[in-house]
Amino acid sequence: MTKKIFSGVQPTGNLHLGNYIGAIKNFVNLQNDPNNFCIYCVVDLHATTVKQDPKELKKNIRETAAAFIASGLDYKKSIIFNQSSVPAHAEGSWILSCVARMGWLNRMTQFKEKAGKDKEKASVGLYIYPILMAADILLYDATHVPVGEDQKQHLELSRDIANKFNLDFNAPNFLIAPEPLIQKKFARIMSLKDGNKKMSKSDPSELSRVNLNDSSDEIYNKIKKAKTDSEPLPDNEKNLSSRPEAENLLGIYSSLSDQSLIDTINEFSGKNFSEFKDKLANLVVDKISPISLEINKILKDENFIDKILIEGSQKANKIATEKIKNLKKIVGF
Ligand code: AQP
Repeated sequence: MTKKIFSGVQPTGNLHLGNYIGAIKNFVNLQNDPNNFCIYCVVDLHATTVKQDPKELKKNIRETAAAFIASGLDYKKSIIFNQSSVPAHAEGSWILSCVARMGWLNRMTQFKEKAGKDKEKASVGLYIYPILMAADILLYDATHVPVGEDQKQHLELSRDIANKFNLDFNAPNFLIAPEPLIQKKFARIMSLKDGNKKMSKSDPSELSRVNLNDSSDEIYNKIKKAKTDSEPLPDNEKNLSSRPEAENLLGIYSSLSDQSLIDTINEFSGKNFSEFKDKLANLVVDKISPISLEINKILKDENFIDKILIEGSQKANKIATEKIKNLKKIVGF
């Protein structure tokens, strides 16, 4: 059976190693399976849930698309487009916001984390963001959504919204409840400065993350300065959960070298962090530098990126417009 895959990435700044390991690497593997039909979206409407500089946003949309392509997404195999160019996303989001319940949204932990202490000042968009995400997915009848672990709760909300819509409007199976595709291992890459905090584009410290467009020197420097603890590298997995920084660095090494955590532990047990960091920095440079070079090459040709996004939007519009037409009919419009 063909799987319909949908996922998105916000154009909120440089993509980082967490986005790559937690999402994009997986997008590429899914695309390369002939049983899958994949749609990958630069979710620019989501980006505006926090204040954006319009010029920066435009630049970031192109950069995110360039990072997709440089990482191995192929616009001939997958639909690659930006969300704001398909009006059905915003329209669908309104209809679904009348289906979703306040109580459901109040449970979303990402809103609590992102809004912080001053919830009153957060945008309404940030609060209803998961409903827009549901519209993104449900408009394409996506069966599977590859995301990092941080998005699992939003995916569950999409399922709840789909099921409630079908029930409320007596439209069995009209909206398809999507399955999350979350990698079992290394689904959450942590900050290089704090093993308890997610690696994130919005972290004010550049040293907290490796960006996909960092130079080799920047990568070496960031890995060298990554926080560790005073213990030697472990010889088993047992106590790793109480050593978040060591666990994170060993996880990054394992993911990028496509080996299990225990194999990495065995490779480095008894060695000191500086030797391990050298190897890790080399590996990250090996994997990320070709992507970085390619991003910079692609970015020199804005017309090429714009053309890919326009073509992708045309294809996405065709699917989403048909779905929204039927959705509106069901609602009674
Ligand atoms: N640290 C991470 N580890 C694993 N996966 C991650 N993802 C993000 N950070 C990590 C996954 O990347 C995809 C795209 O995420 P996004 O950019 O749309 O939104 P985000 O999760 O909010 O990412 P950031 O970096 O934290 O952005 P800001 O700082 O702008 O909010 C998603 O599948 C996500 O799970």
